[in-house]
Amino acid sequence: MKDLTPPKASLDPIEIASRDEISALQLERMKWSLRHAYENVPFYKTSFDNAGVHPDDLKTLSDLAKFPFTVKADLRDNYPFGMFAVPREQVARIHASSGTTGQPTVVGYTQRDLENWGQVVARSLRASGLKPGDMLHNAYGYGLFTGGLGIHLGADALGLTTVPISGGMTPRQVRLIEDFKPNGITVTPSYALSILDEFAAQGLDPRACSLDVGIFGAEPWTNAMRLEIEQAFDMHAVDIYGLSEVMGPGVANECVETKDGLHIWEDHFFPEVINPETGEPVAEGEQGELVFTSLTKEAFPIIRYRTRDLTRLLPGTARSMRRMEKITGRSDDMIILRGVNVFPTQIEEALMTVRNLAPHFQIELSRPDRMDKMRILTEAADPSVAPADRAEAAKQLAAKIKQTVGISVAVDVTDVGGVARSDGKAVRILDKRPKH
Ligand code: DLL
Repeated sequence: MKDLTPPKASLDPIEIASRDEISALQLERMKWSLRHAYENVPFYKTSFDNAGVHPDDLKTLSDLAKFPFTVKADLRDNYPFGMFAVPREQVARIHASSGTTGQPTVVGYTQRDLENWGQVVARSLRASGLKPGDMLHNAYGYGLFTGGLGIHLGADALGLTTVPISGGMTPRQVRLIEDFKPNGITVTPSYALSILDEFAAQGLDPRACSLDVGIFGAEPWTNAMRLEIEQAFDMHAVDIYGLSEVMGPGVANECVETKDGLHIWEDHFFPEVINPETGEPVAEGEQGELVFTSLTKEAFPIIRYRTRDLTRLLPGTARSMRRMEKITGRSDDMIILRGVNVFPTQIEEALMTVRNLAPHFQIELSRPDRMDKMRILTEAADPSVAPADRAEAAKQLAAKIKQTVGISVAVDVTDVGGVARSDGKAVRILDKRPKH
């Protein structure tokens, strides 16, 4: 793999500024953001007033803990534009979450917000090893989802040649990678695996393709998956994180030279980690729920937003800004099986250790005889895997999960293509338990 470390001179000065400089900038911006939210969004005025706090109470960064949290239900209650802090005419762009689990969440951006978004995504793409003039195959979905258009803004700001292919039509994805020879690809890790399968289906060697780096996010993925993808494509694989409510992709990104967690672009997004049960900040470096406060957003300021994503904060390495560890999962995706907490990422990790299995999987939950049961659906790595080897692989996976997670599961190894694919975020959990 090529050394893609960006030259120091190409970084934004704030990326490598001293902690004192970063904190001073954060405090100044946080004061502005709290006041902007309080004065322009009735929801924040009420919520601050009810909690007995005022923007003037913020004297230091740690005073932020006095302010109330914002949760997804607050955004839904103010559907569609109630959380906007500027007149609708000044909103240049709207995005929305898919809304499969209820009312969609709507977010807005002013022209300046779009510029800032482009800057943080450009920073993310540069940290991933791309440089002006490189070509980017952008396979995140275009539309209301922030992935496609968010990456596109950053690619423009960095000066890349963008191929806005979006998700889907997998044979064409491979064809254009072969013909256009992009340096980088932006895509969900699960869809990257479908593209990988398509290389094999077309009899092409993915290691011989032009890609130097893949920038994967929008869903949890493990370091075991990183190794699998890096080997399969002979390219770097780095992690990009973000969420619509806070901006979209580009809230945090791994640096290609260290791949040791994601640097949070703290000059725009202030992170905290809290105990999800008590809401109290955890001790430094401890795991908990990630909470974000926007520092510069005009159209849609967001104060202490509970992401439900579980991680820990770590000091900076390749940059001065703090890192978040790779996300373990969302608290919504945590399965409690007979008293044991399980995340899909733990199943992914176990799966990666077993030979003859493809990296595709789904977790099916059912409740026969009032007992919760978990079944892992996965696939044979290729059609030549003999039935006896499939059965052996299933046994090994069940044993590995028993050993590492501590639960007994059934494993089904289907034919190649037997596990449902998605061209965006993978659906990992099929919950067939009766709703009561
Ligand atoms: O998924 C934004 C995005 C697009 C990020 C493309 C990266 C690349 P939402 O659809 O609002 O926005 O979903 C946000 O996805 O709260 C996490 O649970 C999850 N997520 C996003 N990035 C990662 C990641 C986009 N790198 C939700 N690792 C977040 C784990 C991630 N989970």
